[in-house]
This record gives sequence, structure tokens and C-alpha cells, in this order.
Amino acid sequence: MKNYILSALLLATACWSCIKEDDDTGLPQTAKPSLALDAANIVITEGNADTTLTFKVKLGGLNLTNVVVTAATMNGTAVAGNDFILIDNQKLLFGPSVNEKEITLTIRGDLVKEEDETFELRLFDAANADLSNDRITITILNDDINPADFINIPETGYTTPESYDGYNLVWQDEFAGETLNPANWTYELGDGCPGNCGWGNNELEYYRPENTLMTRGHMVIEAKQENFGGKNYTSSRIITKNKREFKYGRIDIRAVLPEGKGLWPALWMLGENIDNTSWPACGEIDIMELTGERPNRIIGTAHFGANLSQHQFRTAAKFLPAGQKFSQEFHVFSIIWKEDQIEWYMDDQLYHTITPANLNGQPYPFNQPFFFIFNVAVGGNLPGSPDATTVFPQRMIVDYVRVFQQQ
Ligand SMILES: [Ca+2]
Ligand SMILES: [Ca+2]
Ligand SMILES: [Ca+2]
Repeated sequence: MKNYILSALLLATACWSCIKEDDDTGLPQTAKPSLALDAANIVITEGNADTTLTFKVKLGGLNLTNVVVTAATMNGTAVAGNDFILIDNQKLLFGPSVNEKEITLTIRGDLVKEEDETFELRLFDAANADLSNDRITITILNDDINPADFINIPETGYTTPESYDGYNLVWQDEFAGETLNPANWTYELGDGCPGNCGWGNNELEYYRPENTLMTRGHMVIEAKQENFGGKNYTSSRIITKNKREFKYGRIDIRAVLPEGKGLWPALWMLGENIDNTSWPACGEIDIMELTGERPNRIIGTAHFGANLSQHQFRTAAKFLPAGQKFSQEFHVFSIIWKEDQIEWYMDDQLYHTITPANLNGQPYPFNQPFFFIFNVAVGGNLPGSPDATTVFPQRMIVDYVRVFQQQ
């Protein structure tokens, strides 16, 4: 019974409003023509070149006068300019007896990996027609890949904790972003010329940002055999100078290293005063270097000396067990650095220590802030040039860098 009454009430309300509208004009009712987008929501694969879509707007019923409607695109997650070409309040005029118009929409294709994205095409402000189906959603499906997503990232290897008793984690870069974080890093580009050609070591590479790749929480520096900038190899070199500089602490860097004659990956630091106090008086801490012809050996080194002619260094090597290589899985390269002492570790195994007593009377430059440099050099004084056995591309894969300081 209740349901019956409710239905009757609704019916009565509907009829009453119908009659009222019909009564408004007092003239014989001619139905306005109906105007609609002759399309439904669509899904399109982006493609690598622009794609043109044509939509019909159809007028139904008798059009005795001019009908006008406005079409526009509305940004969603897809944005005009980047993902499609803006339709900015385009007027569609239907003269008498015209009952169809077209809207042309351009979807921009590219090779960049993106999320799937949507936007809308809308009709509004119809004059002399009743508008229905006035909007559709266009979904653009990503069809691009990040080439770095196909790089093999080893799943095994040594790892270290995110906290240590008595220390605070003061800085970390886990390389989780889609691009290198510019708050932390600056690219050093080119071949060092003029002024420091070959980066002071007769290196053979040209540094480019394109050789730094981000994938799945890792930063990859790729050394390639290709001609660019007058060099036969390209690679990347990134620094934290003027952005992230530290004095003392425990530093952990987890990485997989390249291999092959002529490859020279390095995770290292320079004194932040290098612009005023030239090398080696500013000090250099090589947390890890490897020469690719010995893929099971890393070296940790401190460079110092009052001036260039008095340059000295203290170095030590750490080997993996026979049959293992640093290119196969992750290892963690660390220093524990305090006043008047630096210790070098590989997978928490101490293999090198320096104190002022080890510096043969040269000034000790390591009690001041330093910045990081991560790079993969090709050729140069330390490793010599690549040869026929060297396979390119080669990659240094860095999972994280973390700096802990004593509480
Ligand atoms: Ca594409
Ligand atoms: Ca794309
Ligand atoms: Ca990571």
C-alpha cells in the first residue's frame, strides 16, 4: 500500500510539472531541435605521432533557424599542449537545414613513458536547441617504455640497515624518483675542456645527462661506446657540491659496478673548499674505485698534499672471493669518518684506515666538509684504454647513498 501511494505521488508531481511547462508559452509547442555529440567515451592508444580524431555533432528534429553551440576540451590528467591540442571555445553554427558538424581533435604522440591519462570534450551554451550527450571522456593509453626498465638489476647482494645505534640518518638518496633529484645532484658535463681536459686523468669519455637513468629505485650511470663531443665514449658524472656537503659520519653506498678493461667507476668525495684551495690540498676521499680489468677488486684511497708537487696518497685494496665480481650483485661501500680518522669498509669488513700520522708530514685536510662525486670514467691514467675485450654498454647501478652522523 505504501509503495502504491508513493508511485501515485511521483506520477502526480511529474504530470503537474509537465503541464506547467507546456503552458508557459501559450503558443503551439514546436519541439526544439536536439543537439548531441554522436560519440561515446573513447579509449585511444597514444602512438608516437599525432593522431586526429573526428567527432560528429548531430542535430535532430526540425532546424528552422540557426543553432549554435560551443565546443571545448577540458584538461584532466591529460593536459592541453602536452597530451592533446586545445580546443578553445570553438563555435559550431548549424544554419537552417544543416544537421551535422564535425569537431577535429588531435592527440599528441611521443616516446615518453607516462601514466594513462584522461580529458574531456564538451559542448555547452547551445542556442535554439536542447543539448544532450554534451561530454565525452577521452582516455589516452600510454604505449611508451622507460628503456631503463629493461636493465637487469641484480636482486641479490649485501645490504645495510637504515639506522645504527648512536647515529642519526642525516641524508639519504634512495633514487626512488623518475629523474635525478636536483636538490641533491648537479651534472658535470663534457670532457673537462678547457682547463681540465680529460678531467685531469686523460679520460676518454664525454659526460652527458642522458647517460644517467632511473629505474625501480636505482640510479644507473651507463658508459657507452658512441661518438659525441669529439669523444668515442659517453657516460655521466654527478656531484653534490653546494647541495649536500658533510663533515664526518658513516657513509653507506650500495652499488653494482661495471667491468671490462678501461672502465673506471668511482664513488668519491672532494673537499668543499676546492675552489679556493686547489687539489690535492682540499683533500680527496675515494670511498670506492674499481678498474674494470680487475672486476673482483676495489680500492679505497685518500689523496692529500700541501700542493700539486707534494701530492701523495694512501690506498688499500679489497678483493672478493675467487670467482666473484662486483658486477654480479650489490655490495656496500662505506667509510666511518671522524676527527683525525677515516676507515674504509666493504660489506662491513674494514680494509683501510688513515690518521694524520699516516700522511708523511703533509697537512691533514679531512677535518672539513666534503661533497660527493659519482661517475664512470672510460680510459684514463688509472685503468688505461678499453680494448677489444671490453663490452659496452657498461653500468654502475646505485641503490642508495646514506649519511649517518653521531648523536
Ligand atoms: Ca607514444
Ligand atoms: Ca607518451
Ligand atoms: Ca634505491
